[in-house]
This record gives sequence, structure tokens and C-alpha cells, in this order.
Amino acid sequence: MIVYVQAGNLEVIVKDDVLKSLRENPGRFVSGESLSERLGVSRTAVWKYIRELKDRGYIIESSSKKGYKLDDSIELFNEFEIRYNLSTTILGGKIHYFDTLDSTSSYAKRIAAEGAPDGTVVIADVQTAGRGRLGRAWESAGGKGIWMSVVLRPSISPEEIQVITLAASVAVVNAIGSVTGIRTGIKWPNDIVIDGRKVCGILTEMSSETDKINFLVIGIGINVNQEATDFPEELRSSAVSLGMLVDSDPGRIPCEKADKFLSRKELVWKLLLELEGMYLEINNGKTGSIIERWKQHSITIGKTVRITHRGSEYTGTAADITSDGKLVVKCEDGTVREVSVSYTHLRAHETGRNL
Ligand code: BTX
Repeated sequence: MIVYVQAGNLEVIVKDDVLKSLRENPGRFVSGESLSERLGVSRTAVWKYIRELKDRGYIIESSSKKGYKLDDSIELFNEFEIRYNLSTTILGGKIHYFDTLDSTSSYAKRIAAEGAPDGTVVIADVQTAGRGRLGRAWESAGGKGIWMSVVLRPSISPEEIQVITLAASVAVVNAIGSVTGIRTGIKWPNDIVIDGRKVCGILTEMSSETDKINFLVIGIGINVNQEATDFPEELRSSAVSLGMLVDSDPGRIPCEKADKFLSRKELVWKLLLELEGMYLEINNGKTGSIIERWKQHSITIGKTVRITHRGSEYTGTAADITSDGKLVVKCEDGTVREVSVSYTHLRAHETGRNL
């Protein structure tokens, strides 16, 4: 269900402002009269918005004499919360939040094909059909992870798009590091891992013409608050969540659904900010430092890798990464090959439009 459908809708703005006013007065009552004056709506309208916020899970104390007081000791995850401290200018300009969705990337592709602007973010609390690469499934437990897709319209050529996946990986590593202190590594091209276990996957999909990108959808899935038992049996040895690695911190406020938790919205704020910085660099033709940063976090360079490509298989040492994000492999037979990831291309019939 969409909570706040359009960011520009007047009702949404007023509702956000009611919440903002309560937030600005922590632990204090705000009178219905001052809210109605400040927001230019009737006291009945204020009461209605408060009721809707309570329906959404906010705990608001009401007193006929004193007004309304927000208890913000519980962290909620919804569009308002995600937008609240987001300091980006392009990414998240439009946010589509869903309590439940099949796949944020499938939805983002649909709206991108219909013209969704650069930087549009689609985010869901639960995905019922989260997707990985090559038709693989992505486990997307409710209330426990970040399942998010970003529509981008970069001014680069289709051959260069790998650098955006690299940028997204660096953004995830930096965001996780600064919010949780956990050090992660990047396994080429799109896995973020901790001690060999996957904590995040990135799915890049593109709609392009011969020399022009129409849009990209970067789908990012981060395991945040799952416990080992939240993962299906077959993933328990290969998947991990950030929460499984952070000790319970009594200073943190409790989560709706878990005792020990990390703030998903803080991670989203930081991640979008990091990604936006690199997106601007890419649009300005400055990809060099992104590649360097990617290399610093890479756990692939220097390792022996086995590459399977169109039925053939070969082994070598991952030696470097090219300026457009290909992995340079020194093969056992002495040859050097550049390996690129195959991206899913949208075909015209998938969106009903000629892309
Ligand atoms: P991938 O194909 O590299 O990884 C998929 C594989 O990872 C699965 O086959 C499984 O073995 C394993 N796996 C599945 N779920 C998890 C999980 N939660 N944690 C760790 N390992 C897992 C990686 O694809 C790209 C994933 C992108 C997911 C995002 S979520 C938001 C967006 N919407 C959507 O449908 N996909 C993207």
C-alpha cells in the first residue's frame, strides 16, 4: 500500500508538517490551535491528520487541553521518515514508498519507462518477488532490510554503465561504514560481503539505444536487522545481516519488531548522499577516483578467479579494473582478458513502449 502517494500533494504536505511540528517539540505538547494556525487548516483537519498518523503506527498522546505530544522512541520506516533528514538534491526528489511490493526494481522500471524523473527512489518494507541477477531470487524479509531501487538518467554511453554499479558498491560500503562502523568488502562486480558472506546485492538494469541510455535502475538490497533464522536454511552460511554483527547498544532506540536493531532510514540517508556525490562525478566525466575507491574496498583484486562466459570457463588472477569497470584477468595461459558483467536489457514488449 502506498502511504504518501505524491510528494507535491497538499494533504501530504500538511500531514508531513503536522509530524514535523510535533518532532520539533520533543517531549512537549503542541496545541491543536497552534498547529491549525501554523498550517492554515482547521483544528478538525489537524485532528484527522493526527488520527491518520496514529493509524500509521505513530504514538501520539492527545489531551483536549494541551494538544498533541509525539512519542518518538519508536523508529518507523515510511516515506516521511525517509524524506525527513535526506540531504540530497537529485536522488529521492521523488520517493515511492510501499509497505509491500513485488520488486522495487520492477516497479522502478515501469515508472521510468513512463518518464519518472532522474533520481526517483522506490523503496519497500517487504518485497514478495525480490530479484537478483539472471532470474535469481532475492530474499527480502519484512521490516528487516533496505529494498530500494533508484532511477538514474546518466549522461554517459551504455558501455560505461558498469562504473555506476561500482559507484553504488562504494556508496554502500561507505554508508555501512559510517552508520554502523562495520567494514565490508566488494566482491566484483556487485556483492558487498563481510567475511565472505553477502550482506548486500546490487542489480543494475538498463534501457538503452545504440549510443544512448534511456534510464538505469539500480536495485540495492541490504540485509540490516535479520537474525540468522530469518534467512532460509540454504542461505544461512552465505548471507549475513549488519545487525548480526553489531552488539546490542543500549543507547539505540528500540525497533518496532526487534530488540537489537540498526536504523534503516539512517542508512538510506547516507547511502543516497554517497551515491549522489558519485553520480554527479560520473555525469561530469570524472570516473577515475570512483574506480580508485572501488579498488581500495575490493576483495577480488589479487585473487584467483574462475570466469564462466557463454559456456566457456577459464581461470586466472584478477589483476585490475579498467576505467569502464571491466575486470582484468591474467589467465593461466598468459593471455589477459577483460571481463564485463552482462546487464539485463529491457526489451520493448516488456514496457509496452519502444525503448
Ligand atoms: P545476485 O544474483 O548476485 O544474488 C542472488 C543470490 O544471492 C541468490 O541466488 C541467493 O543465493 C543469494 N541471496 C538471495 N537473497 C539474499 C539475501 N537477502 N542476502 C544474501 N544473499 C541472498 C544480487 O543478485 C542483486 C540483488 C538485488 C536485490 C535488490 S532489492 C531491491 C531491488 N529490487 C529487486 O527486486 N532487486 C533489487
